[in-house]
Amino acid sequence: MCANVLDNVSVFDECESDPCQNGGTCEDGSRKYTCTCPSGFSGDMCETDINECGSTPCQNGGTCSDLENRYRCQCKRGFAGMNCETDIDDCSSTPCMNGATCQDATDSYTCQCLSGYNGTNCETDVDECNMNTDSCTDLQLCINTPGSFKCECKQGYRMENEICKDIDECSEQSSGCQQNCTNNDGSFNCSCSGGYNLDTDGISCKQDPALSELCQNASLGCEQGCRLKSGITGTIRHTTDDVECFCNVGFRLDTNSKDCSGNRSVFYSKTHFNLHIHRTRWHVDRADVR
Ligand SMILES: [Ca+2]
Ligand SMILES: [Ca+2]
Ligand SMILES: [Ca+2]
Ligand SMILES: [Ca+2]
Repeated sequence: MCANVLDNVSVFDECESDPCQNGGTCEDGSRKYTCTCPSGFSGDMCETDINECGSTPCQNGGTCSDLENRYRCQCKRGFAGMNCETDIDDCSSTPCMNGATCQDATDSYTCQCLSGYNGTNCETDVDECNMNTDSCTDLQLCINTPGSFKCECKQGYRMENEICKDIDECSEQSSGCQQNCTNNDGSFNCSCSGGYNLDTDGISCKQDPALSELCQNASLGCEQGCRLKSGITGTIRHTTDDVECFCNVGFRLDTNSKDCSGNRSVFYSKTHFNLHIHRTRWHVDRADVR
């Protein structure tokens, strides 16, 4: 009897009721069973899903989801990687412009602009002229440039030793004045000899008709022009003794008191080249007619 009972016990299969959960493998023993659990499960009957998030593997604020034998991290914006361990390089698309330095931050970046630029991406040129942050003097015009500005001398001035100085248009013979030139700061004035009036162009001189007649009667044979002698004004009731020959700007009256000589090469090299030639010819023609 006893032997039979013992036999019955020893042959009873404890695994028959399939006690191991979650795919655990059951091993029958004497009055017991042993579960061998698959990875990710524990407990006598493999009933416990091991929490792989228990070790808080997700970094930088990532959210951990426990799964079978593994976990998944949901990363915060700006981070990547299995454990959200990587701060994404937000500078990798080189968003900063015009030579700016990019500094990576969390899900963002900052640009350190070179002087002369601003804006989030340093995309905007600073208009120093408009903002009055330029260093141009009163004699200079401010010209805005990308990233900077430049100062150029105003009309009538020229840079000399980094200072804008008045151009002496008279001594440089660039004024275009037909007869007399007076330099002033930033410009010049043309004037005419006696018997001539300044024309509407402000540089050429028109002979008064009365003087024209007087000069013809005087028959001086002037190469370039005939005028009232200095100190004599007006054009009426003068005698032929009141007129003399004179030469245009750039020429000098010869000792014969009628011909003109001058350094034509210098004269013609000036900016009002065409104007001068034109006026000179005009006068020469007039002289020839006389
Ligand atoms: Ca798990
Ligand atoms: Ca970043
Ligand atoms: Ca600028
Ligand atoms: Ca001047």
